[in-house]
Amino acid sequence: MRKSTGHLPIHQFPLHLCFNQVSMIENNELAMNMQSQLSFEQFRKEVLSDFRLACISREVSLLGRREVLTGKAKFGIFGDGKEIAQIAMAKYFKPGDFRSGYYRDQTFAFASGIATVEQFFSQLYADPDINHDPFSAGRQMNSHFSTSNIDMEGNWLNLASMKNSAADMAPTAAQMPRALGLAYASKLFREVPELQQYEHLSRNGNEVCFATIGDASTSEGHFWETMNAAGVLQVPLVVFVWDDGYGISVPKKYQTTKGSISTALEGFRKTENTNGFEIYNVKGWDYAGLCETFEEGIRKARETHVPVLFHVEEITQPQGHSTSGSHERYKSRERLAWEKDFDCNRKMRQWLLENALADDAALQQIEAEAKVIAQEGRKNAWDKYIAPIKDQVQLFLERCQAILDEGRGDVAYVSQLMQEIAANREPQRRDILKSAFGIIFRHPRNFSGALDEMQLYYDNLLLQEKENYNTFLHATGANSALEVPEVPAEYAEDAQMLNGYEILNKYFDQLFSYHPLVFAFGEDVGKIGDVNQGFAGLQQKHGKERISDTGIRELTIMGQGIGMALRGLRPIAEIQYLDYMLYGLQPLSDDVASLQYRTKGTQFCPIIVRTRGHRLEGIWHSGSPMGMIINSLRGIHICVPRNMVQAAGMYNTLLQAHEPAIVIESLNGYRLKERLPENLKEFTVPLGIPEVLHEGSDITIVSYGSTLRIIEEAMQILDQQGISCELIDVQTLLPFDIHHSIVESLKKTNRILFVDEDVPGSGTAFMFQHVMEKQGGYRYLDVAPRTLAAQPHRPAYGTDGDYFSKPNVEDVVKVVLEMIRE
Ligand SMILES: Cc1ncc(C[n+]2csc(CCOP(=O)(O)OP(=O)(O)O)c2C)c(N)n1
Ligand SMILES: [Mg+2]
Repeated sequence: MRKSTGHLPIHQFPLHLCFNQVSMIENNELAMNMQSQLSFEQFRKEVLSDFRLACISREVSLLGRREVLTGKAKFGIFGDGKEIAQIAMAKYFKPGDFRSGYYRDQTFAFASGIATVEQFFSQLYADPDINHDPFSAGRQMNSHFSTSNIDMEGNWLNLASMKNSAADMAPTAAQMPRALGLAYASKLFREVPELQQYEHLSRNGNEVCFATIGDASTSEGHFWETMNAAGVLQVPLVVFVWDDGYGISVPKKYQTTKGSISTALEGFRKTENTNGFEIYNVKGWDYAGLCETFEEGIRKARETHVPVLFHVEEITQPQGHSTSGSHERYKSRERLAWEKDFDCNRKMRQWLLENALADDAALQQIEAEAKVIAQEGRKNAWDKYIAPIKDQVQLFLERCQAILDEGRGDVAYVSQLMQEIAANREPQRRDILKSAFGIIFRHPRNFSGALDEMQLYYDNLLLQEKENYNTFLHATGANSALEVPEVPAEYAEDAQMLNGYEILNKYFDQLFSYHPLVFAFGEDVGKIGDVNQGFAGLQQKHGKERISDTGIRELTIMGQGIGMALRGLRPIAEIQYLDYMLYGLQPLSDDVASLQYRTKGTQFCPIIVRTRGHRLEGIWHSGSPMGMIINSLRGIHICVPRNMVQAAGMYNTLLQAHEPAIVIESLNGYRLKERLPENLKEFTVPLGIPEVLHEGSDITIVSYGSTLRIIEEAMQILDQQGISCELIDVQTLLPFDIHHSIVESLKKTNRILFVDEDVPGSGTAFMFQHVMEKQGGYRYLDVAPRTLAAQPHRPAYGTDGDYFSKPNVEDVVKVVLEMIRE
């Protein structure tokens, strides 16, 4: 059969491509020959089709750069030089698989059907129509792909039959932590019998996560932490390092020990009796070698869940890094010449000719067709992008004409703006809005009918564009946590009084009994059931996959959770102490918090991060960095339950929606007694709804978490002085008091104090701004509103350290007295 391939040195074939198609007909040589001829023809067709796609993608890169340089797009970053490797890689990307990549992957996106040429250009033009740029509705730079995972009714799509891509990000190596979770989910789907029923999410954990990363980005800690965790966990993660020798201008020798990521990783290589991962080296221009190597490595990852790293070397950047600058500034003449010779498309062309798979004329024809296809895609995308803007221009000009016809306004000014807009061949929405505003602003209010029309037009347009540019920070409708109905906690008359941690323990036990998609993991979460015993005994009961220990690696614990959540699981990913949130903050901020926004509500990541914080002991176990969290995590719900019953109710709420959240339990609340609700697994605590804990008439005190207990103590002292405080627990900082209930309290008391244990000007200032500005609270003040926070330094160790660092009972009493006496 091999002989029948004729002209080709057989070792150069990606043989599986021929043989995949062939069904063996034993003892029938003629039939076998025919069959193999046929398969050779199929093979040749596939190879030429690959070359064609490589040419199209290259044309897209060349055209894309031109579009930026001529001003039609703002910035461009392209995948030229990586075409062949990505076409080879896409051959083994199956339905159910996930990509977690970066901005060089356009050819892979084309080859796998994740993107079309036209969609690529729509994103380049920043077209805000989600039907044109389905990845980001113009919100992301070009080459940032994504696919949807949940529909608007809150149903998971059939991910197992789709080719999936997590939504790309620009920060280098940011795709790595979640890649771990995307792969880890396969392990769970294969190993946890209760998950077999979710056929729309996985087929026996056969799905592989394809991560791509540039050579220079492997210098990031994200890469190393992910690779180590993958080696430990043994998950089907395949990592492709596109090694083009540079990170913008900085060459490998300044990036990587020994100048080679595969050499540096040698100690991670799996051997017969160890964990670790497989490492392959392959050249980025060697089509046949790439196909064979990828086929073998990816099959291994899929079948055995052993991770794989492909170090794809000798890759080039024909146009340099991006449209910002040229590579002639930092590459030597020799390097530039080498890049020309080793250009992967050129190499593939040579290989096709050498092996007589096509003649020069045939290849020229393919190249010419590729140009046309890229041009057509570009043109269609531009026409679709510009059409609605042109319509707006037309409407605007009509409004202007009406002003001219009326003859009352500043006719010269209006005519001038009309001319400018009409002459603009590439108008932006901004240009129309600015001109309309200019005209409105130039005339007194209610000046004339035509100007009123212009005002109306302006207001409507602004509203319409807000939908394009300012929506989907959070999920809406069935996916939103704010839509979850409130179910109050119910208590028996003789309700048990339990320690906070025991309440949580009972809660998690019930949760894990009825909800097979929930998984909890983190440092010390498995065997000992977390440092405060919320999961004590539960791993033994529910299984070591359901509740598991991880390494000390907050960044990739977050990534593990993110990837799992993208695949339909409901991870509770634990950060052991709130102070260590900083280690896991980057993926939460760049990836999770921006996900709804950057995909315009099409990709969901309902991760729940569980942590514990506020006051306990010392500099790294007492932090309450709420300002840091709420300011970096807009897009994530931030729950600050005062006790463990409230925490359980919040978990229930969150698990009914598809939004990400952080639940910060009170470190000093685990041993406080609480009543056990009867409907532990049903009751919900609504988000964004403060609770009045004590009614009062002289002052409103607003706080959350463990400071509420400090305030309650202070209130007893104040009560003795006849001062009546209304105490409000905000319950969640994001969202914050969605119905503006706090201002209602202020209307009654006319004094307000915001208390927390964050640094001054942080969490308290956030609450202050909401109530004063958004709720108009300033109108109801008799005295200056105040904030009481911790000291600006980190909290010192010991009881006195706590006393002098965090707001204490006496501090609260003093501030309230000052306010009452003012
Ligand atoms: C965290 C972070 N730091 C810096 C940058 C700016 N930056 C963008 S791409 C890049 C170089 C990446 O090089 P490499 O990983 O080799 O990928 P290549 O572009 O060469 O494919 C840098 C420094 C960034 N996007 N993110
Ligand atoms: Mg590079």
